[in-house]
Amino acid sequence: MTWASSAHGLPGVFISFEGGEGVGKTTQIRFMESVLKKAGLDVVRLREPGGTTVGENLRSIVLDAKNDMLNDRAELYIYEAARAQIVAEVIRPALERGAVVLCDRFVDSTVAYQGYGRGLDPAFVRQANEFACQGILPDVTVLLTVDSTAMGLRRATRRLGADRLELAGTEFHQRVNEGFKQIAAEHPERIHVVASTSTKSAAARAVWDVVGGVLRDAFGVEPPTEADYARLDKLRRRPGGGGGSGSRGGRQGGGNRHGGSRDGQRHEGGQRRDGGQRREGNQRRDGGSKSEQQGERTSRGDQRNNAGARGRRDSRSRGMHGGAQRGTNERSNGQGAAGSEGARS
Ligand code: T5A
Repeated sequence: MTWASSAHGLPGVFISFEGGEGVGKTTQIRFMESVLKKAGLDVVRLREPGGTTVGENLRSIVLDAKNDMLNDRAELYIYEAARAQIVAEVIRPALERGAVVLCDRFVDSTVAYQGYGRGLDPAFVRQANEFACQGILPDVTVLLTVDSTAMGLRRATRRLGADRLELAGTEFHQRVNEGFKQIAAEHPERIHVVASTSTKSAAARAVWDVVGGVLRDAFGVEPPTEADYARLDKLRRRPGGGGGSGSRGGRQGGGNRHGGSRDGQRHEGGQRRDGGQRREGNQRRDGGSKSEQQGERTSRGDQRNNAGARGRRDSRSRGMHGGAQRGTNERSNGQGAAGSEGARS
């Protein structure tokens, strides 16, 4: 298996968003999620590291600024451990039932950060990725870029201060961004570079240019409307990120976006191992911040709409995969979408 041939052979669509710090991945993923949910699709929005109880616990360790002694090799294994868990527990089941998986970072981040950034052997990092991914790779990857590393770091840290990775220094992040460019050049069939420098809606239009084709072919989804784009530009972050009051000490500046927050536990608190009812008991009541909402699985409960979308999809070929047909996309018991309602914020 090579990273270039990433078809996972499952009925769902897997889209990852990549890039350096503060490039706007979360903004774009949330927008896309809302558009796809409006179209009646089963959407699973995730972040890496995170998205499972184990993954969120690992995230709190790896991003905690207090853990500045963490060895680079240990860091690699933490990211891969979180990935192995989210692939087995969430991504594969979601793709099997025909969902759209939107993931904030995936394997390319590990090559860029641990390979290019930390200087670990990229070939080994890729092998570790393969081991963790168990054959699951994104169908499409959107690589968001900003004009400069400094701009991204400013955007990333202005609300909540810096986490352990963001504190790694400008040169580290320049190597990471250079790494992303090289990775994109190696995989032009999968990775598409989108500038995220002007307005959010301008970036969103460019993102749709990249992913719209596969989503239309798969599900018959229409592009976002002008009103959708206009709403995106009006969105404002809550002051302080809205991530709750408890400082976990993970981030300089006292925020709790990454470090050991209860949020991570809460995302997946009711999961079962069978994947079917995993979202029960996982309900958020405070409608909070980006970090709280990432890692949650969302889907639209309207089974009729979903069935319609699936029906459209089943009859279409997958242009981005060399014309390969996907199988039918029926859920065996409908549990996934019903259960996922509990996770909505
Ligand atoms: N990591 C991760 C590794 O080292 N190895 C790995 O294998 C993996 C998976 C994860 C950290 O872990 C590292 C990489 C990271 O350092 P994280 O919180 O997920 O930590 O970090 P980021 O992914 O960088 O999240 P950020 O919040 O920092 O950035 P986003 O999500 O890219 O940006 P977003 O959408 O939150 O936007 C940031 C700000 O910019 C504004 C937004 O409103 C927001 O204020 N913005 C724009 N402003 C103007 N124009 C636009 N087009 C804008 N888009 C967004």
